Amino acid sequence: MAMLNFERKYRIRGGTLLGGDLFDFWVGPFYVGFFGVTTLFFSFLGTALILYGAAIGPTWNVWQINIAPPALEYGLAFAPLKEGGLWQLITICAIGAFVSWALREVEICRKLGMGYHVPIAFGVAIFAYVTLVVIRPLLLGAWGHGFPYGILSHLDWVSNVGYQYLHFHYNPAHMIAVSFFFTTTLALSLHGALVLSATNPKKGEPVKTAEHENAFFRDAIGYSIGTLGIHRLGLFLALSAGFWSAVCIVISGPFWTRGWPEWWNWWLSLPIWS
Ligand code: UQ2
Repeated sequence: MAMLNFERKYRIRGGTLLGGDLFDFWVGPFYVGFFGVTTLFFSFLGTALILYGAAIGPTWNVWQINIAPPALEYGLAFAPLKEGGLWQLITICAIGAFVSWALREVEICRKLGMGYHVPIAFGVAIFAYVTLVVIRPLLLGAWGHGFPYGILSHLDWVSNVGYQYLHFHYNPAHMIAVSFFFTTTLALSLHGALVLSATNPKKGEPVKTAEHENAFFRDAIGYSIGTLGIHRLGLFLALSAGFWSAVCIVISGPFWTRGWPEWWNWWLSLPIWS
């Protein structure tokens, strides 16, 4: 694997959280580190368990393969491998791999003297997943409330849990999450289009700069958030989408058990109407 000329400059020792110098090396372009080793360990073990689960299941149709959590009767106990225990081990491997990957990102940030924005952003995605398969099942008292691992089966789970609350779009935290997802696509489409319009001109035309980018939005809407600002906004919008997604599912069950449309009765119960 060829090394780009700038890579050598940044291949510096140190910044490790664990393992000292022992795993402080690269394989080809990839930094390894202690957490690179644990990422590989959990990924391979988790994948092997998924393949084993598929092998003892009724189908190899990729759409239909399903590895389900234990029945609700098992509560928060360990279940036998073939009755949800596999799902439990796979969940441990998934969290182990995701957290290892985040910590490997932290070590790389420390090496390069950069901010921790990337691992923090990934951490919010991990938090959303952990909310689904750990925090909410714990609050409800059974691992069986986690979602099943399978392409169609996890879609069925989302649909069923949604209908359990009659109409999930009336969940106020879900409304906020959806609004953040949409606003994220708006911001990224504006940003991607603006940068390409300035820096990818037709043949013979000069490349434009941030001044043109600012001028475009000041002409159009009287305001430009700036080249750094748009990235701050984008990170905020995207992390908020993930955060409110976690909130909207964790309050469903542990903190509100009826239909979500009914939640809005607080509006009709306001004393100002009487
Ligand atoms: C901008 C700017 C960029 C951008 C974009 C804007 C020069 C390259 C897209 C415009 C963004 C604004 C006005 C914020 C829109 C608000 C929401 C909530 C979508 O000004 O600086 O840098 O990419």
